[in-house]
Amino acid sequence: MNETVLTRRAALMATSGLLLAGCDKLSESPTVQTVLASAEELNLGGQRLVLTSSQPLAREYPASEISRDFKANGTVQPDSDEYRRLMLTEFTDWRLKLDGLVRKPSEWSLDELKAMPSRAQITRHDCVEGWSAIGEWTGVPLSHLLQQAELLPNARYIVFRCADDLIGSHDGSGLYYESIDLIDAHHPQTIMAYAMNGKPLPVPHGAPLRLRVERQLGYKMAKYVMRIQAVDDFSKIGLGRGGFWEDRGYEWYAGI
Ligand SMILES: Nc1nc2c(c(=O)[nH]1)N[C@H]1C(S)=C(S)[C@@H](COP(=O)(O)O)O[C@H]1N2
Ligand SMILES: [Mo]
Repeated sequence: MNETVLTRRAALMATSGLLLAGCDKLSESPTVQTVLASAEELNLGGQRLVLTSSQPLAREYPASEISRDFKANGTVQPDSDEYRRLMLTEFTDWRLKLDGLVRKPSEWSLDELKAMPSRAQITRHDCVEGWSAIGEWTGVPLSHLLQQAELLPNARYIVFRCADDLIGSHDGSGLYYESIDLIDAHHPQTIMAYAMNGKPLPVPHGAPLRLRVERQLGYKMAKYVMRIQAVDDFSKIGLGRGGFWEDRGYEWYAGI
């Protein structure tokens, strides 16, 4: 756990008037609805989510530092007929769903996502297994999608549902998923990436779309994202801890 990051988050929450009483373990109770103002202000369906310019960016690197060999980890190709079908048709009939606590549940094709405002960033990916690699990611800022769908005031977390089942369960209980809070969801480097190193996102790295949330560890970066859900609580999703690996003991806030 990175203490600096948690201290900064605690400060953000305290200055925004959020009571931290009874919440001594921040990583387990990351409830954040409002962030202190300074730069940009969004009105998300009555909820004033004010974004701060003091949110630090993860370090970005020059193109010369891009790793020649970026390991693919975890699932390298989801093992389902549905995914194979999407792959064979080059994801032309794949749709990203965004639903849950939003005013306008939405669906977008890959081409529609590519036509939206985009951001490219060269960052270092750190896996808990002890390896790192630098890659360039291009995608649509998650904040843009959330703005389109209009978050409802009670939304607190953004959940990513993936196509791959890591334990080969037949009931979907092993499907990879992740969740982040609204601070990370609106961070400028939080993007839904459809390209890596200038090429369409390869299947081993999460085609057609993966999350990049650059201030956290590799396992937060959900690959093969099929659906994004805005929720007020994730205790009834999976085993209740906010992600596939979190359900198996990893920290929910995986700050680097
Ligand atoms: N859907 C899905 N997302 C995932 C994983 C996975 O197995 N399935 N592995 C995670 C882990 S532990 C890491 S380090 C990164 C690996 O991303 P890469 O394959 O692009 O290196 O993806 C993360 N996201
Ligand atoms: Mo990882």
